[in-house]
Amino acid sequence: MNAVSDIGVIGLAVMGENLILNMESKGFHVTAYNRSVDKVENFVNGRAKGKNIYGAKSIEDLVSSLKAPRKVMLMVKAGKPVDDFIELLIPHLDKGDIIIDGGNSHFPDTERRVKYVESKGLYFIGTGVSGGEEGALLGPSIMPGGSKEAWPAVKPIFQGIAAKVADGTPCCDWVGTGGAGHFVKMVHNGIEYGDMQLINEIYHIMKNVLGLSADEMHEVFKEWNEGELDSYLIEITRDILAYKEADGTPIIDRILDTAGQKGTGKWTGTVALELGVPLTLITESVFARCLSALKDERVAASRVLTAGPTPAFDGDKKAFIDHLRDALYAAKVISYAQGYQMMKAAAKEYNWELNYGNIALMWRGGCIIRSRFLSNIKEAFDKNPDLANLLLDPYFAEKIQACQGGLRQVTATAIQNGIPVPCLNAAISFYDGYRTERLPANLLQAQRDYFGAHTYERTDKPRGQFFHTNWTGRGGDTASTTYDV
Ligand code: NBP
Repeated sequence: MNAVSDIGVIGLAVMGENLILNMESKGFHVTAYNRSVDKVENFVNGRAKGKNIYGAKSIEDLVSSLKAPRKVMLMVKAGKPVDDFIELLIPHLDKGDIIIDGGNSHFPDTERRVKYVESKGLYFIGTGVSGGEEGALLGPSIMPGGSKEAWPAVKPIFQGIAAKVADGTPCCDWVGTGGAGHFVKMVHNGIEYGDMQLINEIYHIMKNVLGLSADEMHEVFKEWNEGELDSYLIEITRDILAYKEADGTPIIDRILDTAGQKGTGKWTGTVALELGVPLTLITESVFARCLSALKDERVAASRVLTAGPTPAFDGDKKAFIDHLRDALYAAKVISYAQGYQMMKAAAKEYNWELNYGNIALMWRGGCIIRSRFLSNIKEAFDKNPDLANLLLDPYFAEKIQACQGGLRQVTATAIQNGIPVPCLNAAISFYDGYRTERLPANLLQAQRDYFGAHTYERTDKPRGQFFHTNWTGRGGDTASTTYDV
């Protein structure tokens, strides 16, 4: 086989097939391969027929069809399949060749793989790819990280196939070394969980407190999508609410209320706890899915725990819908502020030089969280790359101050009406916690010192000096080791 292809892609499921077709449509020659080789045959004789796509019959065949430096992209199930393919590829590749993992791998795996593949004289790129089936075909958001030396060879292909914003800038740029690309993709997915749960809470209030019909809610989301909330997730919510079954009734009312998940939201919450970052909103959104999955238990509990308010509303619906809009906007800003706070903490921990403005740009198009307001986030970090928190940027500080009243009003109304709003609640609690000069952690420190001699710092002494009180008169003066978690 002559070396004719610019890149090889392994994995002919929904993402792999569509990425290959996207690459080919941008002028690249692609070799396709899959563990079950019959899928290669089906693909080259089906969707790939007549295109510059070569179907490889084996790993050797795949490798020999590639131009140097060879680039092989894995679009397979995350986990062991990625390690297995790396082992299969290594003996056939030469110094300077590049293995790319475009699946949803967990970033510590990517950190490990970068080191391992580099130790073999090769390069490894771990990249987030977002946008689902349609994004893969028409232009996804791509977040690559790993061996920086490999980026110039991969850049034309990735930036060629990525989504573009209005001025033509691709939603793809180098993220950083090691597992930085997959880390940023993980945070993207966590933010996606949070955005979705917030929309769900707003929908729940509209339906159960305001008593709006699916058609009425469709109209509200349609209007919101023309303003500051303009985003892919608001757009699909608008369309879902309008979708009718054959009998003319809204399909949404017949969909079972138990949510699935594939684990990237859980990773985001777990990593936040490990890094000590208050990523409350995204973590609550993961728990909300877990609670929804307890369907049978909830049905049983609904017959026992009958005490609680019956939702009712006798105020100005139109004014309250404006509060809902403000609440959604404010909570979304807070969620992104938390997500960026987590990326900053990770950059410090893992020595990554993350460009926060560019990350917002990468998410501006092609991916599930694409939205108008990501442009404002890009502007905020472009103006001040060292911004401690998005909420402190002058634009967002003004916005959040204008919208926090709505968030407060909506959260309080939901609680009074017995509607669960874990993410709206997390948002307003974080906002209030973050802007509070003196939190009640003084009492917490006293409690810790009381039972465990964990010591405390004093308001009237310099930071870094620790004190212990013999609270009961029975303890000694010995203090426990001071440490931070
Ligand atoms: P899947 O995640 O369903 O993976 C299917 C591919 O993995 C097939 O090529 C399959 O080969 C291969 N595979 C499996 Br399954 N087990 C294997 C094993 N033990 N050894 C070798 N190969 C194995 O496909 P996808 O939905 O296209 O996703 C591909 C990657 O992209 C995943 O990591 C996914 O998380 C990520 N992703 C998906 C989306 C999405 O919207 N679907 C979006 C963004 C990222 P076979 O044909 O021989 O079984």
